[in-house]
Amino acid sequence: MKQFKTNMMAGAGLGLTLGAGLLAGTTPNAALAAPGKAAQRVTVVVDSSGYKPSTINVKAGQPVQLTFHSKGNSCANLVSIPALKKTLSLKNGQKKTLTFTPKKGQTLAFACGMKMFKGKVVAR
Ligand SMILES: [Cu+2]
Repeated sequence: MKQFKTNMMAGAGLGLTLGAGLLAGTTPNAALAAPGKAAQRVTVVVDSSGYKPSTINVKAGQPVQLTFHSKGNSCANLVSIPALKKTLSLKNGQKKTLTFTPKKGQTLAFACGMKMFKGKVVAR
């Protein structure tokens, strides 16, 4: 009887360990593969007239890959995004990408160093 009890407990312990292992193993993959969670890719052209488009609408809670593509030499090549604590410094012809996940209702403003050219990412 004592022997039987010990086996039962060992069995329960094994089951728990297996279950926890499965959960730990599948959670990261599920997050990556979940439908509707694909990155939203947006390219903003940066030139001497500013940022095009200057307003970017995205879905909240889904990753955004925001690429700034410089097509000229102007002060717009310095892109400051305070909400992300990032400042990009582009050269003519260069692309730089930021990846972030916006929250619902969040607006992420960006501007050149002197704040004469402006743009924003609006998450809904
Ligand atoms: Cu400027």
